[in-house]
Amino acid sequence: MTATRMKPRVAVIGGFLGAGKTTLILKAARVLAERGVRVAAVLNDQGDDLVDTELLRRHGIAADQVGGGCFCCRFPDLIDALDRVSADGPEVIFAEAVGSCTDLVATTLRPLLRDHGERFRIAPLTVLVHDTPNEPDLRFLFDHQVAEADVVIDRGVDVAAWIDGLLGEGVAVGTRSIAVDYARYADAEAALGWLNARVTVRRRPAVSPAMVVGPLIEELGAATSAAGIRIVFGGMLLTAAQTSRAPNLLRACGAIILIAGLATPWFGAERAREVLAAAGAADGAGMRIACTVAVALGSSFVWALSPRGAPRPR
Ligand SMILES: Nc1nc2c(ncn2[C@@H]2O[C@H](COP(=O)(O)OP(=O)(O)O)[C@@H](O)[C@H]2O)c(=O)[nH]1
Ligand SMILES: [Mg+2]
Repeated sequence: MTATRMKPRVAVIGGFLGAGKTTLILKAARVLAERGVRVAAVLNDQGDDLVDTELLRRHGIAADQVGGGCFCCRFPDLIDALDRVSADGPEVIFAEAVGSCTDLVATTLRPLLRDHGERFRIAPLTVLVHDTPNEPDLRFLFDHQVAEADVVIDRGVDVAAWIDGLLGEGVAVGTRSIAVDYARYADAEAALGWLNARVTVRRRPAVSPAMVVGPLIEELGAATSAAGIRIVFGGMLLTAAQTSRAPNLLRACGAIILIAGLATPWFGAERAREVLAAAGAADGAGMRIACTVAVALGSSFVWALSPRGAPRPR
């Protein structure tokens, strides 16, 4: 005997970007899970990278997506996505339309009812509203979305009651068609287009990732080890100062070296190399002075740290 699979109910949800559609689907999925009802979702965006799809998947919901355009202009992609999520045997599939989309009744609900009724049961079109926009383009979209909705809700809706309405047979589906001025609609959609942006950084001439990352890591390593050596050496001088022949000299040098070590991550080993290179240029005079200072300082440290002579017997 083969189990007869129920036709999944497809519930399209419209409403502005940020109205709370994805959050509502998550809440509804929790309510339906408590009733033992399997839920899937199809998300929609003008771009190709849908964070919402990933979010729903992380909550254990079978989710797929239609990218690169709204349901209305990518209807075949919507059908493909509905077919893919149907493989898991959901009883309810939420289809979240992109926030700038309207005319969903004519372009999505009616074709679903007319051509795909043997596979899907179509629920009333819900539009979720939150803030009412004032800007003319946004207001145009908002008003059209609300005008064609079978059910209009806000964030404060009783989710369980809303679901009962969707799954019952009491609400007519896709009857509120609207006349849309498509030139005006295109302008309004374009006004929301700035929200989809992806940034690619190109380097000319082209370099491999290793050529970019490698020197950064080397520089980091050099800075870290240079800092470590300075901090340790500075600390040793400060510790030894007390019992040395020249406590004040060692304290001063130790403090300077310690501070230089702590500052190394900001001023870096590269800066030290530049200073040495500059000193080494100019016919080597700078390098000779630097070496003389280093030898003088080194000799002072050796003298200051060497044991004092044994006390003379009285
Ligand atoms: N406080 C509160 N925040 C909500 C509610 N619904 C959505 N949000 C928040 O509004 C933002 C947009 O929600 P989202 O579901 O992604 O909106 P969508 O673009 O319509 O899918 C998110 O930061 C949500 O956390 C709600 O009922 N109450
Ligand atoms: Mg969303």
